Amino acid sequence: MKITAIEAIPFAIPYRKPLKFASGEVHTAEHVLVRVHTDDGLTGTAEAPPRPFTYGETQASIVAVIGQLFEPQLLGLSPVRREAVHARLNRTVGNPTAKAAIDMALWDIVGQAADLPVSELLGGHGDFMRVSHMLGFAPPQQMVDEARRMRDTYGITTFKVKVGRRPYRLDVEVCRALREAFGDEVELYVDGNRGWTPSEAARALRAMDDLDLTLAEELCPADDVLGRRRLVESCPVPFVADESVTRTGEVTRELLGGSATAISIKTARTGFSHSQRVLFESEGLGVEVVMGNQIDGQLGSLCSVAFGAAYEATSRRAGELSNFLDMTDDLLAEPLRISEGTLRVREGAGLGIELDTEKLNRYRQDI
Ligand code: MUC
Ligand code: MG
Repeated sequence: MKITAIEAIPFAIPYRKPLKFASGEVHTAEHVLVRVHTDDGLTGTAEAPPRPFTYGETQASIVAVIGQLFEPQLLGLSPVRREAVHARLNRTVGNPTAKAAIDMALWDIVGQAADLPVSELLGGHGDFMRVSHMLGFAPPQQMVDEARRMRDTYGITTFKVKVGRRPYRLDVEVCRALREAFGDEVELYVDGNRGWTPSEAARALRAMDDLDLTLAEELCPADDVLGRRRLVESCPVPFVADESVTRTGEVTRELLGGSATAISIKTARTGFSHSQRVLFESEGLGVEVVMGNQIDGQLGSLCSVAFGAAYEATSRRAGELSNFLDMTDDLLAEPLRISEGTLRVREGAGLGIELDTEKLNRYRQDI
C-alpha cells in the first residue's frame, strides 16, 4: 500500500459564542481537513486546528506546508511505516498540527487495513472517557450559567476554568462563584495560558487556596524559568505544562527543570505516534497526564477520545472533549454525542469517520 495524495482542505465553521482565554480568542473554527489517499483505495482523515497564538501556524500555512513540503516527501511511502514518515516530516521544524493530522490520518488507514478501531490498536484500555468542559472568559455569573447548562444537558461535572486575566481577582471571583454554586459536586481546575507573571500566579493561587482546585496549568510563561520553578515548587496541586510541551524533548526539559509536574497531551499537536511517546515518558517518570483540548472540532475530539480511552493513565482524569459543542455545525455525518458526562470512542475500523459531504462542500473555502 502506498500514499498517492494528501489533501489539505481549509474550511470555516462559526462558533455560537467565541472562546476567549489569556493568549487569544477563537470566533470561527478555521481548520484544515487532512485526507491521505492510498493506491488501494483507503483514505485516512483528520483535522488540523491552526493556533497562531500557540504554535505560529495559520490555516494558510498548514495548507502550504502540506502541499509544498509534506505531500511530495511522503508520496510512494507505505502508510504503515509511520517512523519513516516522521523522519521525513521532521526535516521541517515546527508545524505541529499539520504533522499531527497526517500522523492520525495514517493511523486511520492502518486501522481500516487491519479492520480494527485505532483506539484498540493504540491500547484498547476502555471505550469512553469522562468529559471535562473548558469555560472561556466571561463575567462570573455567565460562566456559572454555562457550567450549569453543561451539567444539566450533558452531565458534565468537571470544569477547566480559563484564568490569567488582570487583575487576577476577577478570575478568583469566577472560581469562587463556581464553587459556591456547585459545592463539591464539581471538579474545578484552572488554565492561565501564560497570562500572569509568576508572582501574580502565586498570589492568585493563595487567594484560591480554599477552593479545592485539582490542577493549575501554564499560569505563567515557561520562559520565566526561575520564577516558574519557584511557583511550581510552592504550587499545592500538579502544575500542568501545555503549550510549553509540544515535543518529547520539551516534556523532559520542563519536568527535569522543575517547571511542571503534570503534562497535557493533545493529539492535535502530537498526533497518536508522538502522544504515545509523551504518555509513556510521563508514565515512566510517575507524572500525571490530562487529555487537553486544542479547541478541537468533532474530528479532533474523536481523535482525542480514541487516544485517551486507549490507556489507563489518560483515562483517570476527565478529558477536555466538549468545546465542539460551541460550534454551530461540524463535518461528521453522525455527530458526536456527550451524555451522562461521557464521550464514547467511535466504533468501526480505523477512526470510524464518515464525513457529511454536503457539509464539507458548504464549509470548505477552496472552491
Ligand atoms: C488550552 O488548554 O490552553 C487555548 C490555547 C491553546 O493552545 O489551547 C487552548 C486550550
Ligand atoms: Mg492549556
